[in-house]
Amino acid sequence: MAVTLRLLFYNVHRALYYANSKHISSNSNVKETNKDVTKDWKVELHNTMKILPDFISEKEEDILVKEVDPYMTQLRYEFSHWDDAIHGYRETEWKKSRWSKDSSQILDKVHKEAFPSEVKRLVLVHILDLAPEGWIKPHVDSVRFCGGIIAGLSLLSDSVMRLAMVGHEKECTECFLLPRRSLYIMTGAARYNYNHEILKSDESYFKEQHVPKGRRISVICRSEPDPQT
Ligand SMILES: O=C(O)CCC(=O)C(=O)O
Repeated sequence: MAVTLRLLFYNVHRALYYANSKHISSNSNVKETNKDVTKDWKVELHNTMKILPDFISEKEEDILVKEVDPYMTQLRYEFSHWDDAIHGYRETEWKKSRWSKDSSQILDKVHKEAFPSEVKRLVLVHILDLAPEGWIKPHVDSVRFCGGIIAGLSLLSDSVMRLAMVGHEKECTECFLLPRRSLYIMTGAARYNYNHEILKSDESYFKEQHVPKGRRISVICRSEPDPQT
């Protein structure tokens, strides 16, 4: 029962998350016609979307997976998200106190790397388990629920994340390889001005190489929303 209620709450939360994402996409001032918006877009994108390969070791990956797997495998993968934004997923959010000492140390490493000390992090860490056949459609995380830093560890599988500038999706788009055990840190332009998506396995290409995506667990830390939003 507790689990059911919690999931209900979480789904409402996610619904809002994506609803507001759409709101950003259609109303954000990034959609302005100013030509300067696309000037040097690639440099700016690469400056604000950082990928750190092998950020954690195989042993650390194993610690995290062994910790979250018993909980995640109790949940069913969802295939019909209300907003069609995400397919084949199960997810939860854990407070720091819920993690073991070993996992907490790994999360501390992420925090230290991605969040300057003055930036407040959301207390809950998001765990997203994407089925081998799952994928995430383009969206911008809602500014109502997330601040300027999104840091995600990729576990169990490589994948490809595509970023496309809102309003300039065709001309300003770039694929990023997210290798297993890497950390991505999305800030600034990448976080606010670009949709991000995780490609489905058969469309998952990086530099013309197919990157088959298996089951992928991401552990995502976010900063608190800006109080002015
Ligand atoms: O799995 C990831 O790394 C990205 C997740 C995501 O896009 C989201 O939860 O909004």
